[in-house]
Amino acid sequence: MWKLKIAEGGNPWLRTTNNHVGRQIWEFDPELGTPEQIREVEEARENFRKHRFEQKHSSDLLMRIQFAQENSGNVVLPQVKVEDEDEITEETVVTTLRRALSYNSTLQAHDGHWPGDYGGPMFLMPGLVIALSVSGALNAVLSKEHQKEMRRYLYNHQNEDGGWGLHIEGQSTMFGTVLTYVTLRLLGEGADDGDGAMERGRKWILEHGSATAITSWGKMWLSVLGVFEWTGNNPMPPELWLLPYILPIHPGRMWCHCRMVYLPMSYLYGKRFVGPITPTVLSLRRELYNVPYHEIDWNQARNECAKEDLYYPHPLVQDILWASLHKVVEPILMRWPGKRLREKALSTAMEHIHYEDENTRYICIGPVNKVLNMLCCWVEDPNSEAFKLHLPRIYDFLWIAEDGMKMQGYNGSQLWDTGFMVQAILATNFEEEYGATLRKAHTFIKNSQVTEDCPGDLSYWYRHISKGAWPFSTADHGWPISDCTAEGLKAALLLSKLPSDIVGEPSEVKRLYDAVNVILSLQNDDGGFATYELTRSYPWLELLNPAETFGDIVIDYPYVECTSAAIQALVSFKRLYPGHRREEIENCIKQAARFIEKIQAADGSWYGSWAVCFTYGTWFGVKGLVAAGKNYDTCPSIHKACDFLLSKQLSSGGWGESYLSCQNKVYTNIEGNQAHVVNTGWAMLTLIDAGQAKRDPVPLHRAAKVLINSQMPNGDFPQQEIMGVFNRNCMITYAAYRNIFPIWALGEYRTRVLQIQ
Ligand code: LAN
Repeated sequence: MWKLKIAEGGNPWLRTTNNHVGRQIWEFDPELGTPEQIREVEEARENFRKHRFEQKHSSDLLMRIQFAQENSGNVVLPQVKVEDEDEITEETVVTTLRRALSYNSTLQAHDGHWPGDYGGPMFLMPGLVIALSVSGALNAVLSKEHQKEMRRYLYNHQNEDGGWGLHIEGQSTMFGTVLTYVTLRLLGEGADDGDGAMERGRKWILEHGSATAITSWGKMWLSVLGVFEWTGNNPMPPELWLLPYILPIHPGRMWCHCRMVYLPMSYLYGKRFVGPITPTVLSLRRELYNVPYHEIDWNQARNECAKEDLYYPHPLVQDILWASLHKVVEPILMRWPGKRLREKALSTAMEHIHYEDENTRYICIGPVNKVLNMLCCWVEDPNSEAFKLHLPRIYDFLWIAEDGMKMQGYNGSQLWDTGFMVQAILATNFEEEYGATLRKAHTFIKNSQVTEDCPGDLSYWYRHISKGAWPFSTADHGWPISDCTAEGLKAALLLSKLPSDIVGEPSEVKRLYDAVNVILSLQNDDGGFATYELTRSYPWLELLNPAETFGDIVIDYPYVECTSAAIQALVSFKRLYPGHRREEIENCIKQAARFIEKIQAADGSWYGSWAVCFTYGTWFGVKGLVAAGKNYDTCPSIHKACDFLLSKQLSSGGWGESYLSCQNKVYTNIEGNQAHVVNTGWAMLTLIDAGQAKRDPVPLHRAAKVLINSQMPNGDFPQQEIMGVFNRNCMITYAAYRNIFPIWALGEYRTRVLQIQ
């Protein structure tokens, strides 16, 4: 049976700054598991498979089965429901919360965080499998059991039309379908395996324009594998890194994710690296196209893209730019003396790759550059230490649930979830009852703060400061993020106010000061906050975004979420430490609040970029303004936001927002006007914060009813539609949200709605 292991190293090639706190790894042990548990797992798998077209999101059941056994002493109070005409009593809410909180504590790991699935995107595993295949490490790294579970996952997420999407809930795309098909082939499936599934996948590909119509990132992966020609790719010259920083297009000014993904891509492109041509590769060259491989018009293929994949179509400037680079510049750089420059650029790229690897303990900023960097290290030297150091960190990205094994969008969402969870638990006022849970969470938060800047001259490496920041996942990952620092700081401050015999010793004050320093350093001139760094270039650079499936990736834009979180953290800090950098903090808050008001939409909403979508953005918008001292009566923004949310309340009393809201930037209900516990939680929290209780509590009562009645017999909340998002178009799982936000909202409902009546 599979077992989730927490905070363990156990491999001489692993490096860590904090004894692996937060690390979550699945291992297979054939000896493990009672017959009952094994049967339970099989049932969960079968159940998922049967309902896979209606319920595309798995419910993280393998982890739950393991934790249920480890916490078999946990007593569940009897379930409560509220009938339509009934009033909600305090007792009903209290029972719901107790049931939720005790179940939720069984999901906490011994290091204090809440592990969970961070899957969703379907384009990540192919990168891993291709990189491992071409470097010959596939079978050494991925055991038979790993590969079996990966195939299960890929088959489980095939759409009814035979294709695969960009993410688990998305319609079929060429990117998703070709890469998944290729991955299944590399994982040992034959072209006719899977009871017709492979054939249907191939049919989808050939009927929608064949693999020449895959997006640019897909073209790059296929070229590495040897089933697409590099001449069919638009240029990704590593020489960009040699340009002067003053130019707005310098990679050092890009959003760090964009910069870090194109860095290794440009290395592989610059080298025109192709893996070994195996029989499977030769066969794929026949399977993926409508014409013989050597007859494909690669020049035309450069700009082809299936309509199903096209979220951000190339503007004309790109076509002109890529064509001139492709036809004029590349031929020069590929030959002496231009080749000298290419070699210099490649070695600069490699230097930056090693720096990133070293300073993330080989985790890397994300799953795409993780596997690309790993491959670059192998291409540079197949026997290198760097490649060996990469291998054990692969498992940090793999997660298994009843739908199979997936590659996650990050090495987890540990700190982020724990920060929210602490705030949710504290909102219930049950801190004494759940003191042990809070104490562990507190330890985790203290252990996960980044204590050092990256080494060397930060500007040479295009890095911002990190000392004092909180990451999204673990300290070993280490990249600082504005809102993660803010949420970490908020949680640390709240816990520091509680008796230390319940929640443990507070953070050292100087570490809180360091966090404040990071936050202040990340404010842009317009008052807004971007994600990891300051906004370093201009929005028009988006014209050069070559990734057809993603929007807004070229620079780090300011966001309502990040800006609001910064305000909230600074306001809480100022209350406890009014003397420290007072003027700067006050100014920062004022300007940030102004920024939030400025970016509000005319209908009163805010567009959230990192979860679905207007309910999320509006929660942050209002929370930021309220923290900055504004209220419903004096601030028209808050007033409008409430009207907006109330206009979206469903007849059931809940809210349910579809991922289509993000893509189309128009509020869209979930199919069938279903309520979603997470959206309902956000809307309630927003309205409560904006003083809805004293104006008209009825919408809040109706919403609370939805949450109470959604709770499952064991105290858990159901996993409904996928809620996270990035780059406008790709969805990502936040497995802990289904518990965090109902608990938080019902907690505030109890103390700020029921108790004031
Ligand atoms: C994340 C995860 C965390 C998220 C929040 C902190 C929640 C947000 O408020 C700010 C942005 C951030 C840090 C974020 C940015 C984009 C990420 C890194 C991700 C959604 C996780 C995965 C995604 C990354 C870009 C996926 C890799 C794909 C590429 C297109 C490079």
